[in-house]
Amino acid sequence: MNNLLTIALSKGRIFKETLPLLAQAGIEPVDDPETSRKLILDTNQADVKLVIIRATDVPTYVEYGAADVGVAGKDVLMEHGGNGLYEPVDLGIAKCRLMVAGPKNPPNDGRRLRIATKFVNSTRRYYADRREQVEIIKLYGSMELAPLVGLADRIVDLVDTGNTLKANGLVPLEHIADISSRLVVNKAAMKMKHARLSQLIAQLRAACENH
Ligand code: PRT
Ligand code: MG
Repeated sequence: MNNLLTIALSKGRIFKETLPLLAQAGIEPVDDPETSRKLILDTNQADVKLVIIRATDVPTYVEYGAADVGVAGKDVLMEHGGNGLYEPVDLGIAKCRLMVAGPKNPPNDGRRLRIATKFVNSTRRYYADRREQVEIIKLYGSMELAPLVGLADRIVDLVDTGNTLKANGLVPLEHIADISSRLVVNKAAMKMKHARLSQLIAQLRAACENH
């Protein structure tokens, strides 16, 4: 049986905020992904590897078993959907809110609102629950620009400090969901590597309680 444990992480804030939690579980990477070009990082434990991928790819790697576990934002998990993953620990890191935002004084001409977002599924669900008919425009980044150039009336995006909205003359209008990062686990791995994964889950739970 393969006893290797593969952990999927994205660079940037998730990596930075997961590192101290992994350290408390006794796992420390040998290379720094911000400076190394390696996509598979060794750790101080011979049987634990980290794979460094795009944040939105983490659920896919874990669902297909290319990684046994991963760390992903709830925003990413909500978009990914499906029930191919266990989500045993709310790590309480990389916190933010998924919000509707727009110009302070939007013209109200009764037209169907256009919403620009990369969170198409979450946005569709949010407005469907409210029985509001909107037109959703899929973007891959810089959502804040869309209302400024007349592409959309509003955006749905992640907000932390609110500085990005403010810098672009936008204000938060509606709160959709509180977001934090979650540990996700492949379902087959949870059975096949049960002892190792139960230990990791318990260690990470303990680590975020001390956080
Ligand atoms: O950057 P890349 O395209 O590679 O992928 P990504 O944007 O998905 O990755 P990354 O590392 O930027 O975000 C990873 C996860 O961090 C997200 O999935 C969220 O769960 C979480 N997170 C927490 C955030 C933020 N806070 C956040 N503030 N992700 C993005 N932002 C962005 C937001 O989109 C907006 O552009 O920061 C800006 C707003 O920040 P404030 O502080 O100005 O409000
Ligand atoms: Mg980003």
